[in-house]
Amino acid sequence: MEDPKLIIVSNRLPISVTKENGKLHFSESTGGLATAMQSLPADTSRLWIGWPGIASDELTPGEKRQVNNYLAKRGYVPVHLSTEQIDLFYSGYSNDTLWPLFHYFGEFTHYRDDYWQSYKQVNQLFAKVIKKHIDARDTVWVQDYHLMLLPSLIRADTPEARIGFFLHIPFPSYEVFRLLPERQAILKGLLGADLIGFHVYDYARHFLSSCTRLLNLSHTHDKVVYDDRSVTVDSFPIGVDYSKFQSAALSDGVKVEIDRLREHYPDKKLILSVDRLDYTKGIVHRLEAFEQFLQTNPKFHKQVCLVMVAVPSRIDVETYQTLRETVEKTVSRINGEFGSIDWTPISYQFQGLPYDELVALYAAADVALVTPLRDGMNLVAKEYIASRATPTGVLILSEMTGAIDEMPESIKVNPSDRSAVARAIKTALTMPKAEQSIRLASMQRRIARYNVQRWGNDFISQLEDVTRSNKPTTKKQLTTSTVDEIKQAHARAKNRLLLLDYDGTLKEFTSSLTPELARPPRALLALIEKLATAPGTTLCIVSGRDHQTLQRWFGKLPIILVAEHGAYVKTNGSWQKTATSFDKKKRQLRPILDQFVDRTPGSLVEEKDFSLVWHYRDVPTELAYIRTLNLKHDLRNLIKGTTTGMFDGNKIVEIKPRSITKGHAATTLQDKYNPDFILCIGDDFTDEDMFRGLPESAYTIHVGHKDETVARYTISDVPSVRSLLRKLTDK
Ligand code: GDG
Repeated sequence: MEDPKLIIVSNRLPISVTKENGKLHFSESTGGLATAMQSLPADTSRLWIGWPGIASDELTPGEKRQVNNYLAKRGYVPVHLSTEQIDLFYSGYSNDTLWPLFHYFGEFTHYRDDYWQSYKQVNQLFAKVIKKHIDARDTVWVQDYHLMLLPSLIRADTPEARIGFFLHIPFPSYEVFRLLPERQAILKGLLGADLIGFHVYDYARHFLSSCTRLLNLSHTHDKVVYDDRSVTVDSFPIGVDYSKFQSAALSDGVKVEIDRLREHYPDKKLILSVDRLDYTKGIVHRLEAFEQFLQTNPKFHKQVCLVMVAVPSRIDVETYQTLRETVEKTVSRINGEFGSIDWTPISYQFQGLPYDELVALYAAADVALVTPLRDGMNLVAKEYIASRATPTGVLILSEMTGAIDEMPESIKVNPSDRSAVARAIKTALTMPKAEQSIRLASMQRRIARYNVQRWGNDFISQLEDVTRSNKPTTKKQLTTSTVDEIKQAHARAKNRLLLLDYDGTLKEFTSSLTPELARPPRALLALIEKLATAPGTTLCIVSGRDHQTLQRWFGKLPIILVAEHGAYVKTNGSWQKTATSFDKKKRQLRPILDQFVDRTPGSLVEEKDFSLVWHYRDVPTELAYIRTLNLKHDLRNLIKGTTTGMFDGNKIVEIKPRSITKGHAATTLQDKYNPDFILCIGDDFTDEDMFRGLPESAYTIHVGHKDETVARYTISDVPSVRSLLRKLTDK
């Protein structure tokens, strides 16, 4: 058997294939991710799957083979994309829908069905390629917003795989995310992972809140349960290869470059601005802030120069073409307005620089002006700090970047506030050297420690931890052999008692505002009847619902009905009240519950003869949490020392006499019928009372995978319960 391996999946491979004059060229990039991968423990073999950067329709079959072979030798597996897919999946859904929306640029976000279709298709294509290479014991780490459907697609093919996902851009607040037409599919796609990583906890929080609001999932601060699996969500702020930047800054090649820069800009303070040309980076706002600085600080004229590097990016997307024109016009306007024969305030270049020249700029610049309007992390800020070989240099950093949390010693600015940025430029240029050195040293210590190597290692080791601790949720899971055992015991028995809860057991939960939607479908009624009419069978539905509803739904069937957790029982065709009146207490408590309903849209009060129930299934989680706490606090004082109890259930709080429980109802039935086979199934805390009251020989089954249940077994969901019951009716 092969050793387990680590499979990295990203839209782009760290290698680019280009074709010039009919000849293929291969260039390897050593971006952050590639560095992080190199530093992972060497004992696991790796495979990297992604697009090699050239459209498949530009390659002849022979060239495609050549590309595949070249990549295979280096541990890379290509996913070949056509020109159309690059257009619709990459430039389209990824960069014309997700990128702007996730960065809060609603006005640049385009929703198109052909984009989405292509996004799905390409994610499926990636899944197909992965399937060819994956083994059940492998770890897969999927990168970024281009591949958000992939975790679930991999999970469907290889359920045992260990799957991690990292998002390199912000995850927006629910208010913004919910604008996306395909929002649910995207969340479900991500939830196929065991661990989902974000740069900062705010993004994780937004993701969790979207899961709650859009998929109705409950979560703790770092976990959400989906499809019976626990998915961990956490923050891992990506770092840079600190020592590489430090040593480059001291290298001879870079020193030559620094001297060249000094010669070119004699006696000038250099302010540096480096980004991909992207509207999220706030380049126009930055230029306007610099303009304002020049307007308000004439004594700095001819003393400073803003060196602006804008790296071409996504040039096929229209928004980027327009942005380029705006930036270039703004640069010309400012240079025209303030410049002179011997001074150009802004030195602008629309072109990427070789690594050494970039580090030389970082090392030579007196100030780095990093002011994105929104940025997942921002590595330029960290690289500037890592490249300072002298104890000087000031960083001005936007508070809209993920990096700000780790760099509080920078001059923090709101990038939209041009006056504040202009003032920050002046503060930076006049900051005493001693202060610069203190601020810089403190940031350097932090950036050096949590570098890109640590980031990669942390993510992978946490992925291992969470998958290890995820396993026990299936400890009691009903196996095929137990199902056979139950079937045989059921067939042998002469006197059977079946105790079945209804909501969440025989029928899925529906919105509490429209309880009629929970009415039993015809097929379910037929199944219950078939089970109940088998000779020697007593079937009982034990529910918390009121007796009128149970009568309406099941009144015609030859079964026993227990309503309101045992307050009412129907045997031999007539209903009996088993408890004394609860009316007085209800009259006292109902107005309090009504007040809470008025202030909490989505909630409702259900009044039964022997209980009051506050339902909050349709209330946003955060609000439900606060309201439930307050409600319980108010009620507690009123029921203290009485026979009334208050119980938490599945998105409900129930107030009822303590003596009425499903457990009591179940034991009464057991005493009465003295069965030789008991099957009891339920999903709720009230069903735990039944499980507890029954003898050890009873087959007690909890719906959902919860280890703390006192039931002997667990079963995944409602359809599985129905399938188990159907098996009992098979001859
Ligand atoms: C995304 C997220 C997140 C830039 N100009 C040149 C050049 N660069 C390199 C920098 C830096 C990288 O490009 C830019 O990284 P950023 O983090 O600043 O921004 P994005 O490209 O938008 O990256 C971002 C990142 O993913 C990682 O998770 O931080 O928030 O948007 O490494 O050095 N490199 C060279 N010449 C240049 O002219 N050689």
